[in-house]
Amino acid sequence: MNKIVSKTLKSNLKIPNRFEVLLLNDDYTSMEFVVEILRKFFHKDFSAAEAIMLKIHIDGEAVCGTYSYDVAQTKVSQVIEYSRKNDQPLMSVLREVSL
Ligand code: TYC
Repeated sequence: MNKIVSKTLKSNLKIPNRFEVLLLNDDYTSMEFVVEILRKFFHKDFSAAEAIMLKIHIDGEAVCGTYSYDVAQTKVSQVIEYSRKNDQPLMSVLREVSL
């Protein structure tokens, strides 16, 4: 009985796992480059991008968007690859949203 109940709950109540993509502060990446990243990969308008960039600069990190695992991981890879191609040390990580 317990097995049936837990099996039914598992298959019917799929908890959606969502992942936040964060950008981290560093001393070398230019502010302009971070704004460009936020516009290019996170589809922020200029003032939203500028506000997020400044939050990262002050707090050390900020959430740039929340996605499924696959999309979040792709964003992290795109940010890191584009940054290295442009000689910037900018780092991006993902974090599971705690329910
Ligand atoms: N701290 C950087 C500077 O002063 C700017 C910066 C902001 C870097 C956000 C990374 O994710 C970052 N040039």
